[in-house]
Formats: sequence, structure tokens, C-alpha cells
Amino acid sequence: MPPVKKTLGVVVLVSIVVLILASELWVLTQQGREQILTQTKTPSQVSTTTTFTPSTTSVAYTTTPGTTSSPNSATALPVEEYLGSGGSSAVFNPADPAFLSVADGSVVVRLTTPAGTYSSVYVVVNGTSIEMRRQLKWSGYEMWYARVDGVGPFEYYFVLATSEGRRVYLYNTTERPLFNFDGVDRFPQVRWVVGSVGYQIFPDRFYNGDPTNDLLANRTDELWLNAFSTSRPVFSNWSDPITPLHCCHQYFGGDLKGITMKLGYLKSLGVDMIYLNPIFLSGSVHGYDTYDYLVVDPKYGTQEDLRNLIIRAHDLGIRVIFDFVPDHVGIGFWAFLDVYEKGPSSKYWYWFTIYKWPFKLGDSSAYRCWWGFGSLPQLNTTNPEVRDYLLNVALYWMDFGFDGMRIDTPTDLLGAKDFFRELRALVKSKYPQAYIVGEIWDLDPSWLKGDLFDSLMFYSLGRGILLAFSSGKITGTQAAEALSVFYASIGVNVAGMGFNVVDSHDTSRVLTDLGGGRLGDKPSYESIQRLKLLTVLQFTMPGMPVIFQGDERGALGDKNHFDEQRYPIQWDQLIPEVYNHYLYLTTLKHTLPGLNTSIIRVLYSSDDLLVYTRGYNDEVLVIANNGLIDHEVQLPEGAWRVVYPAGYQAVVVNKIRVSPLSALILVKE
Ligand SMILES: [Ca+2]
Repeated sequence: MPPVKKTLGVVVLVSIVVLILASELWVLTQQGREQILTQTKTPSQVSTTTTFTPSTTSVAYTTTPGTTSSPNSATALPVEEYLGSGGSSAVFNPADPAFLSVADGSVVVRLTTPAGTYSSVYVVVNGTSIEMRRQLKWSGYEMWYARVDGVGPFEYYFVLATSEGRRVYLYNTTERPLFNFDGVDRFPQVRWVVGSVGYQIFPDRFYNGDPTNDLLANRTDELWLNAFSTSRPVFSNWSDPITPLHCCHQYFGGDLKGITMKLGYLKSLGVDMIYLNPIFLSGSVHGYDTYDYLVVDPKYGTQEDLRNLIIRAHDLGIRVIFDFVPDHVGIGFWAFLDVYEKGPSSKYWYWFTIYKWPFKLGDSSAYRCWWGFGSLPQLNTTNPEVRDYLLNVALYWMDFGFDGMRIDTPTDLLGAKDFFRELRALVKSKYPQAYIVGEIWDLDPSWLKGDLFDSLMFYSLGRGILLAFSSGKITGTQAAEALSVFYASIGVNVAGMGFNVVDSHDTSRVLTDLGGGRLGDKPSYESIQRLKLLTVLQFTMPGMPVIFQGDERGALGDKNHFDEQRYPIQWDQLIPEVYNHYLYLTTLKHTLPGLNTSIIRVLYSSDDLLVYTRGYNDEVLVIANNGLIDHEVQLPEGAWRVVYPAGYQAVVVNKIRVSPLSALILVKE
């Protein structure tokens, strides 16, 4: 998107909102007595920036006296006592993927309880007790998970045990005391994402593989059409200085051939997926002002160039997703020009919302546009013709060979959720492993329930939590709490599909955010240490770390200075320490089995420390220190091998020291 539009918003820190769930929570005693366990005051996983609310249609834990005996009581734990009303509350809603999803090939069941109330929690599956593991903890609540092998129908209920030996049984309904999973995965995970490393490419600024197309942008640049602009596009050599038009109309000549030529570089870096900023005919450097959705922009090459890029990438095992911009177009969009010329007699009149005609191109008062920018007329996506057109565009490019799409500003669309529900159904029916990511900056789990997106661009994680911790703006304890809220709010399946960005074309580069300076500066030792800390976290979160082009080379760029972060990659400049660090992280991501799962457990935190494990058996342990002094950390039981920093390779037990502004990655021996 154009740079003007983005603000990170109020990111992350977390406040817990207690909401009242409509249903009541009941418990069935072994004698068949009916007791109100609690009027559920439901813990909800809500940050100040999410719109998450627990479903009010969740299961009511009711039962009728005498209708059934306690199922499986013989195989469950012995019942010693039952909690009466006012004892405690637990939250479970099997219709919400946050509580039940299929991840990494198994069903993951999760339950939220008040923190510290229960010493152990079991899910009893077809008569067999599986101990649940404490996964996350935040503001008085904790979340437990259990993995049920395979994906098939099963019946289950929960047993919650206190340290004094009391037991609480959690059942479904009066008529059907057992919960039932029917074996149908309604939100299948796009499994290839889980172990992948992503890379974002901003085509004009990546690599110039074909100088013959460099000036073609001159024919279509929006400034020639816009009656409200006197500027003209600028064409620059690869290392020329930034001009005030840098963000959007200063062209450097990068193209699709250039990307193809650099596929070897990307492969050796360990990239598994490329996200391409818009490549279709448009009037700007960024391409979010589409002129034709079905034409590859000549300044980037031909359709054959694109086909060649995708084929070559696939040959190397690299997937490619495109940037889909359904909300708005450019003033050079053919249907919009038809309206501009013909007025109400245009058959595309109702593709837009026109306030007055005739109008001048670029007049934001004449038609509905995106965030008031006259260069970006908004499409009327409540018009079925427009919807069909856009859906066919998405399918066209999927048929062409793309592996998924990143969707621009989805929340701004008219009739947004209806549109994206339709889009998902259409795309997934033909391409079940297509990856669909929405550009939503705050964590809004309502988009992640299985009917809309597989992931959001998780700025809320990468910048809201990880960058905030690495830059010292929040403590380890605040980070642990925020991470817990984040991962409690979304399904484990979604966590594994996370599109985990720490920066992009729309933000400053993280090395700049971490004190490394602006374009052309030499980043300080401390800023590089902080970058390493941040990226260890980014690469060891569930999901796919996505590198913004050049971050792996130590590039700098301040968004507030004409979007410096978009400056062309200077291929003769590289900070080896940074590049080698990224290279090592992609290797770890590919080789440590724990990082190829969707599960995280937050273990411990303090002012400076954040400690968590990855994998269903805690195969990987990460210890991060954002403080300026070193700390001794108690290790979980067993022997641990240090795999980061590289070359360390010691096996340690009991305790380990972690240096200031650094992280350790250990694997279970
Ligand atoms: Ca070129």
C-alpha cells in the first residue's frame, strides 16, 4: 500500500477484558447430581487491539440429574470431591479453533482455566485419560493443551484436579454428556507453511534483470493522469539518491527477470516462499493502484517472465504468492476510465460509488476512495458483478501457478467478510493448500476461524510483541503475557500458519527501529545485537518468519524519510555478521523438528527474560534476555544442547547463563 496510510496503531500491550458468557457452566457429579459449577465469567483473550470475544454460542455444560451416570468413571481418575458453585470456571468451545483444531496432523484440544486453581487437567478421549499440558498463562488464566493422535471421530470430556485432590468433571450437555469430535477438519492447516521461511520482494527495488523495460513505467505512471498533481515520475540509477517521490514514483528498474536471476541467492539463504508486492499493471512503484488485474506490468516484464519465475521457483522448492488488491484500483483502471468518460451511461457506473460527474481524475470529493486518496477509487464490492470479476481474477492467478495470496487492506472492503468468505470457498475448493493471508495489522481472531483467512500479517506479533521486547520497550513478563494472549486467541493450526513479519515495505526496517540508524549509516554493535535477539524470536515462533528483502543484509531505512526502507537492495553491500546470522536461523528452522510444529509453551519470564519451548515434547528451548546484564537461568529437567549461538554446541544441565541482549536456543538431548 502507499506509505501514507499505515500506522501501527496501538499495538499490543494487553489488557484482559472479562466478559460474561451467556451460557452457564455446570458439572455432573458421579452420582448424577446436578451442580452449578459457576456462572461463567469467561476469561477472554483480548488485547486492546483485538476484537476477539468468546463465542456466546459455546457449549453449555448442563446435565439433567439421573439421566446418565458418569461416563468412563472407571477409567477416569478416582473421584474424591466435587467443587460446588462458585468454585471455579473453565472455558471450552469446540466450535472455535482456538480450543480445538487439527494441527501438524493431530487434533489439538485446549482448555482455559483460572490460573493456579488446578494442578493437573486431563482430557478423557474414548475412555483414555490424556494429561493436558500447561501452555500459556496470562492475567489470572492459563491455557492447557493435549494432542490426540490422528484425526478421527472421538468422544471426550475433561477432568480437572486440584493439588488437594479434588476433581471437577467438565461435560457437554444434558442430552449428550460427552463432547464429540466428528473427525471432520473444518479448518485444514496449510501444512507447507509450518516449516517454511518466507521472503518479501518489492519488485522495483530488488534487482534489475532487464534494462530494456526500465522506462516503461513512464507510459502508465499515475501522475500523468492525476489532475491534482504537477509532479512527474523520476527514473533513477540503482544507487541514485532518494527523491521526495521515492515511495511511489521514483523508479529504479527492478523486475521479474531480476527476481528469477536471484532465485539461487534466495534458495541458498533458505527461502521457501516469496511474497511478491503487486506486479500487475499499475500507476506507481508500489502497484497498489491497479490499472489491469490480468496484465503483468510491462515495467516488470511479460507474462512469460512471470511464468518463468514461478516455474524456476517451484523447481527450487520455493512457493510464490501474489498481492491481491480487491479494495481499490488506480485512476487508470479501465472500468474507472469508462465511468470517467461516459458518466452514468457507463456500464461500470455501479462498480464504484460516484458522488458527482463529470469529475477530474484524482478528485477525492467526486467518488468514494480509499482513505480519502483521490488516486485510489474504491471498488463497490457489494455489486455482484464486481465480486465475480475479482473472484475470477484471484482464481486466474491461482490457475496460473501461484501458491496463494496476500490480501491488501481486507477490512476496508465494502461487504468485506461476505466477499472473503466467497473467495476462500472458491480458492480452497480448487486449491486446498493455497495460502490466504490478510493484511490486518492488529490481531483480530474473527478472521481466523476457518471461513476467511489462514493467517493475518502478524505485525501484532512481530512488531507489537517481539520488536517491543527486543528494543526494551516491554519487559519479559509483559512479552510472555502478550504472547500468551496472542496464542490463546488463535487456533494452534493458525499459529503454525503464521505470516510472521517484523517489518515490511510499510514500516521502517527493524534494524533502524532498533537504533541502527538511517539509510547509509553504520549500525552500532548494540543495534545488531538487538536485531539478532529479535530475529531469534521471529524464527522460533510458530509459523513462517517472513524476511523483508534486504533485512538479511543489514539494510537500514526510516519510513519517515520518503520510505527509505524501500530503497533498492545494494548488492555490493552486506554486513556478514547479519547475513550469517539469518543463514544460520533458516538452517535451524529447517533442521530442528520442534520448529516444524505449531505449538509453543511459554515457560518463564521476568523483567529481562522470556523463556519458551517449541514442539509437543519441548524439543526446543529458547531463552531470551533483553536486559543489559547477564542472567542465570534454571533449565527444565534433562540435558540440553546449545545450538545457538552457532558453534557453541555445549551440552548443559541444570543452569545456564545468558548474556545481555542475546538469546540461546537449546535442544533436548
Ligand atoms: Ca528493468
